Amino acid sequence: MIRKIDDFLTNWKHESNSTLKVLNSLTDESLTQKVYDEGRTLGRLAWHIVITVDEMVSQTGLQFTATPHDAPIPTHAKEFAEAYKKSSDAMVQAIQEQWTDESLFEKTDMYGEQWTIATILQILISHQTHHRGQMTVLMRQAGLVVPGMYGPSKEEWLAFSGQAPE
Ligand code: NI
Repeated sequence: MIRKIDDFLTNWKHESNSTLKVLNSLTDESLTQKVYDEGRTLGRLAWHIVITVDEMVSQTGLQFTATPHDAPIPTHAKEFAEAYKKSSDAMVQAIQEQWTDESLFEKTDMYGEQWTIATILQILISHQTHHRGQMTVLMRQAGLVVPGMYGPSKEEWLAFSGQAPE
């Protein structure tokens, strides 16, 4: 539960670092990886995470410059992490400058419902975690090494212990 700006910023620091680790693991070739024919590609999923910062947080009235929600999907892997970092850094700076803890309880119209800003920030994190999890499946299928997020990944565990995790 987010009650103070610092609650969010501390959590976001960890979450955005995890997202950057995942985005930095992408390769140009892996961007077209799919699980099934009609499924979203790895590149499309990754870009969805990047542009959601603008798509969700701009609706709160926060003034910041993020990669726009309708920006086209890049073809080069390195552009994903760069765009995400710029958007995330701009959002964090704007929150520090424009909001107080009280701002978190202001309500905004979101998808036809009234959400507090605290709820929007919570959903921003959960939504990102959800799609990052989907990405890691596609990354393994694309033969990429998956970075650890809440603990070591299989590859990190193996490198550390010499054994596969149970
Ligand atoms: Ni989504």
